Amino acid sequence: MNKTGFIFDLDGVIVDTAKYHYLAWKNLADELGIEFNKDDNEKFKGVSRKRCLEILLEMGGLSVSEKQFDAWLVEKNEDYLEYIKKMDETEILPDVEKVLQYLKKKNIPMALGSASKNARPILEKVQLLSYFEAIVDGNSVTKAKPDPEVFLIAADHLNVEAANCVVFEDAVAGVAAANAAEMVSIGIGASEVLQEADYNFNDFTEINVAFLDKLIEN
Ligand code: B16
Ligand code: MG
Repeated sequence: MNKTGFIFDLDGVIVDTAKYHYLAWKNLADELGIEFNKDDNEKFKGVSRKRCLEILLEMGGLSVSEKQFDAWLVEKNEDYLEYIKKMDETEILPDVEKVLQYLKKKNIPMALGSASKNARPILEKVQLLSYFEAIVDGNSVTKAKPDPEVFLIAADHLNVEAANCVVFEDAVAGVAAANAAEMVSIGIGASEVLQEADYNFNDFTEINVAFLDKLIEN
Protein backbone atom coordinates (compact mmCIF):
# COMPACT_ATOMS: atom_id res chain seq x y z
CA MET A 1 0.00 0.00 0.00
CA ASN A 2 1.18 3.52 -0.77
CA LYS A 3 1.17 5.92 2.16
CA THR A 4 -0.56 8.94 0.64
CA GLY A 5 -2.49 9.60 -2.57
CA PHE A 6 -3.69 12.81 -4.17
CA ILE A 7 -6.90 13.05 -6.22
CA PHE A 8 -7.80 16.02 -8.41
CA ASP A 9 -11.13 17.05 -9.83
CA LEU A 10 -10.83 18.43 -13.38
CA ASP A 11 -13.22 21.27 -14.16
CA GLY A 12 -12.62 24.20 -11.82
CA VAL A 13 -9.49 22.66 -10.30
CA ILE A 14 -7.10 21.88 -13.17
CA VAL A 15 -8.77 23.82 -16.00
CA ASP A 16 -11.76 26.12 -16.32
CA THR A 17 -13.94 24.13 -18.71
CA ALA A 18 -17.06 25.57 -17.01
CA LYS A 19 -16.96 28.46 -19.49
CA TYR A 20 -17.21 26.03 -22.43
CA HIS A 21 -19.93 23.97 -20.71
CA TYR A 22 -21.79 27.26 -20.24
CA LEU A 23 -21.55 28.22 -23.92
CA ALA A 24 -22.78 24.80 -25.04
CA TRP A 25 -25.68 24.70 -22.52
CA LYS A 26 -26.57 28.29 -23.42
CA ASN A 27 -26.81 27.38 -27.14
CA LEU A 28 -29.16 24.51 -26.34
CA ALA A 29 -31.20 26.62 -23.89
CA ASP A 30 -31.62 29.35 -26.54
CA GLU A 31 -32.76 26.76 -29.05
CA LEU A 32 -35.35 25.47 -26.55
CA GLY A 33 -36.44 28.96 -25.50
CA ILE A 34 -35.25 28.47 -21.91
CA GLU A 35 -33.63 31.39 -20.12
CA PHE A 36 -30.18 30.42 -18.92
CA ASN A 37 -27.46 32.67 -17.50
CA LYS A 38 -24.07 32.33 -15.78
CA ASP A 39 -25.68 32.05 -12.33
CA ASP A 40 -27.75 29.11 -13.57
CA ASN A 41 -24.53 27.53 -14.85
CA GLU A 42 -23.19 27.47 -11.25
CA LYS A 43 -25.74 24.72 -10.50
CA PHE A 44 -24.16 22.59 -13.23
CA LYS A 45 -20.66 22.50 -11.75
CA GLY A 46 -19.56 19.01 -10.78
CA VAL A 47 -22.95 17.65 -11.89
CA SER A 48 -23.23 14.89 -14.53
CA ARG A 49 -24.22 15.80 -18.09
CA LYS A 50 -27.50 13.91 -17.78
CA ARG A 51 -28.44 15.63 -14.53
CA CYS A 52 -27.56 19.03 -16.05
CA LEU A 53 -30.05 18.45 -18.88
CA GLU A 54 -32.70 17.32 -16.38
CA ILE A 55 -32.20 20.58 -14.45
CA LEU A 56 -32.34 22.65 -17.66
CA LEU A 57 -35.60 21.01 -18.74
CA GLU A 58 -37.05 21.50 -15.22
CA MET A 59 -36.16 25.20 -15.53
CA GLY A 60 -38.08 25.37 -18.81
CA GLY A 61 -40.95 23.24 -17.51
CA LEU A 62 -40.38 20.77 -20.36
CA SER A 63 -40.90 17.03 -20.23
CA VAL A 64 -39.69 15.09 -23.24
CA SER A 65 -39.31 11.55 -24.58
CA GLU A 66 -36.18 9.56 -23.77
CA LYS A 67 -35.17 9.68 -27.45
CA GLN A 68 -35.38 13.48 -27.56
CA PHE A 69 -33.54 13.74 -24.22
CA ASP A 70 -30.69 11.61 -25.53
CA ALA A 71 -30.54 13.58 -28.79
CA TRP A 72 -30.15 16.85 -26.86
CA LEU A 73 -27.41 15.29 -24.69
CA VAL A 74 -25.52 14.40 -27.87
CA GLU A 75 -26.11 17.84 -29.37
CA LYS A 76 -24.80 19.62 -26.27
CA ASN A 77 -21.74 17.41 -26.10
CA GLU A 78 -20.89 17.83 -29.79
CA ASP A 79 -21.09 21.57 -29.33
CA TYR A 80 -18.91 21.38 -26.18
CA LEU A 81 -16.33 19.24 -28.02
CA GLU A 82 -16.04 21.97 -30.67
CA TYR A 83 -15.13 24.47 -27.93
CA ILE A 84 -12.58 22.24 -26.20
CA LYS A 85 -10.88 21.35 -29.51
CA LYS A 86 -8.92 24.57 -29.24
CA MET A 87 -7.68 23.99 -25.66
CA ASP A 88 -3.96 23.83 -24.96
CA GLU A 89 -1.59 24.03 -21.95
CA THR A 90 -2.15 27.81 -21.60
CA GLU A 91 -5.54 26.91 -20.06
CA ILE A 92 -4.07 25.10 -17.05
CA LEU A 93 -5.08 27.11 -13.97
CA PRO A 94 -2.29 29.04 -12.16
CA ASP A 95 0.30 26.95 -10.27
CA VAL A 96 -1.51 23.66 -10.84
CA GLU A 97 1.40 22.23 -12.79
CA LYS A 98 3.85 23.41 -10.11
CA VAL A 99 1.94 21.33 -7.52
CA LEU A 100 1.73 18.31 -9.85
CA GLN A 101 5.46 18.53 -10.53
CA TYR A 102 6.28 18.73 -6.82
CA LEU A 103 4.15 15.69 -5.97
CA LYS A 104 5.56 13.74 -8.92
CA LYS A 105 9.10 14.51 -7.75
CA LYS A 106 8.12 13.10 -4.34
CA ASN A 107 6.68 9.96 -5.99
CA ILE A 108 3.21 10.63 -4.62
CA PRO A 109 0.63 8.69 -6.67
CA MET A 110 -2.02 10.91 -8.28
CA ALA A 111 -5.42 10.27 -9.84
CA LEU A 112 -8.10 12.30 -11.57
CA GLY A 113 -11.60 12.07 -10.09
CA SER A 114 -14.03 13.90 -12.38
CA ALA A 115 -17.69 13.72 -13.37
CA SER A 116 -16.75 14.47 -16.98
CA LYS A 117 -16.85 11.84 -19.70
CA ASN A 118 -14.41 14.02 -21.64
CA ALA A 119 -11.69 14.10 -18.97
CA ARG A 120 -9.05 12.08 -20.82
CA PRO A 121 -9.05 14.10 -24.08
CA ILE A 122 -8.96 17.34 -22.07
CA LEU A 123 -5.92 16.18 -20.08
CA GLU A 124 -4.27 15.17 -23.35
CA LYS A 125 -4.94 18.60 -24.85
CA VAL A 126 -3.41 20.45 -21.90
CA GLN A 127 -0.58 17.88 -21.76
CA LEU A 128 -1.07 16.76 -18.16
CA LEU A 129 -2.12 13.16 -18.75
CA SER A 130 1.27 11.69 -17.82
CA TYR A 131 1.04 12.94 -14.21
CA PHE A 132 -1.87 10.63 -13.39
CA GLU A 133 -1.71 6.95 -12.57
CA ALA A 134 -5.47 6.64 -12.86
CA ILE A 135 -8.24 8.56 -14.61
CA VAL A 136 -11.57 7.97 -12.91
CA ASP A 137 -14.25 9.89 -14.78
CA GLY A 138 -17.90 9.92 -15.78
CA ASN A 139 -17.34 6.75 -17.80
CA SER A 140 -16.12 4.80 -14.76
CA VAL A 141 -18.86 5.47 -12.20
CA THR A 142 -22.43 4.39 -11.65
CA LYS A 143 -23.19 7.00 -8.99
CA ALA A 144 -22.50 10.71 -9.36
CA LYS A 145 -20.94 13.02 -6.72
CA PRO A 146 -21.89 13.58 -3.84
CA ASP A 147 -21.65 9.79 -3.80
CA PRO A 148 -18.04 8.89 -2.87
CA GLU A 149 -17.74 6.20 -5.58
CA VAL A 150 -15.48 8.18 -7.94
CA PHE A 151 -12.92 8.90 -5.20
CA LEU A 152 -13.05 5.40 -3.68
CA ILE A 153 -12.32 3.87 -7.10
CA ALA A 154 -9.42 6.33 -7.48
CA ALA A 155 -8.00 5.35 -4.05
CA ASP A 156 -8.22 1.73 -5.08
CA HIS A 157 -6.27 2.39 -8.30
CA LEU A 158 -3.64 4.30 -6.34
CA ASN A 159 -3.42 1.50 -3.81
CA VAL A 160 -3.89 3.99 -0.96
CA GLU A 161 -6.29 3.75 2.02
CA ALA A 162 -9.22 6.15 1.55
CA ALA A 163 -8.34 7.91 4.83
CA ASN A 164 -4.87 8.68 3.43
CA CYS A 165 -6.17 10.35 0.26
CA VAL A 166 -6.35 14.08 -0.33
CA VAL A 167 -8.99 15.46 -2.71
CA PHE A 168 -8.97 18.86 -4.46
CA GLU A 169 -12.50 19.94 -5.42
CA ASP A 170 -14.28 23.12 -6.53
CA ALA A 171 -17.88 21.87 -6.27
CA VAL A 172 -20.05 21.48 -3.17
CA ALA A 173 -21.09 17.99 -4.34
CA GLY A 174 -17.42 17.08 -4.84
CA VAL A 175 -16.40 18.19 -1.35
CA ALA A 176 -19.35 16.21 0.04
CA ALA A 177 -18.19 13.15 -1.94
CA ALA A 178 -14.63 13.46 -0.57
CA ASN A 179 -15.97 13.82 2.98
CA ALA A 180 -18.26 10.81 2.51
CA ALA A 181 -15.18 8.83 1.40
CA GLU A 182 -13.52 9.99 4.66
CA MET A 183 -10.71 11.63 2.70
CA VAL A 184 -9.05 14.99 3.38
CA SER A 185 -11.07 17.53 1.37
CA ILE A 186 -9.51 20.68 -0.01
CA GLY A 187 -11.96 23.22 -1.40
CA ILE A 188 -10.70 25.33 -4.29
CA GLY A 189 -12.88 28.44 -4.50
CA ALA A 190 -14.97 30.62 -2.22
CA SER A 191 -14.86 29.36 1.39
CA GLU A 192 -18.45 30.56 2.03
CA VAL A 193 -19.58 28.09 -0.65
CA LEU A 194 -17.23 25.23 0.19
CA GLN A 195 -17.82 25.39 3.95
CA GLU A 196 -17.66 21.64 4.42
CA ALA A 197 -14.08 21.33 3.15
CA ASP A 198 -11.29 20.51 5.64
CA TYR A 199 -9.13 23.25 4.08
CA ASN A 200 -9.92 26.05 1.69
CA PHE A 201 -7.94 28.04 -0.90
CA ASN A 202 -9.03 30.41 -3.64
CA ASP A 203 -6.62 28.74 -6.07
CA PHE A 204 -3.33 26.83 -6.23
CA THR A 205 -1.19 29.97 -5.95
CA GLU A 206 -2.15 29.94 -2.24
CA ILE A 207 -0.88 26.38 -1.69
CA ASN A 208 2.75 26.16 -0.56
CA VAL A 209 5.25 23.34 -0.25
CA ALA A 210 5.04 23.28 3.58
CA PHE A 211 1.29 22.60 3.33
CA LEU A 212 1.81 19.83 0.74
CA ASP A 213 4.47 18.26 2.95
CA LYS A 214 2.08 18.35 5.93
CA LEU A 215 -0.55 16.52 3.85
CA ILE A 216 2.00 13.96 2.68
CA GLU A 217 3.22 13.27 6.23
CA ASN A 218 -0.23 12.81 7.77
P1 B16 B 1 -19.16 16.01 -19.49
P2 B16 B 1 -15.72 17.94 -12.90
C1 B16 B 1 -17.90 18.21 -14.44
O1 B16 B 1 -16.51 18.16 -14.30
C2 B16 B 1 -18.36 19.64 -14.72
O2 B16 B 1 -18.08 20.48 -13.60
C3 B16 B 1 -19.84 19.65 -14.96
O3 B16 B 1 -20.29 20.95 -15.25
C4 B16 B 1 -20.14 18.71 -16.15
O4 B16 B 1 -21.54 18.67 -16.40
C5 B16 B 1 -19.62 17.31 -15.82
O5 B16 B 1 -18.23 17.38 -15.56
C6 B16 B 1 -19.85 16.32 -16.96
O6 B16 B 1 -19.06 16.68 -18.05
O7 B16 B 1 -20.38 16.56 -20.17
O8 B16 B 1 -17.86 16.42 -20.15
O9 B16 B 1 -19.24 14.52 -19.30
O10 B16 B 1 -15.83 19.24 -12.17
O11 B16 B 1 -16.33 16.77 -12.16
O12 B16 B 1 -14.33 17.67 -13.39
MG1 MG C 1 -15.16 20.58 -10.66
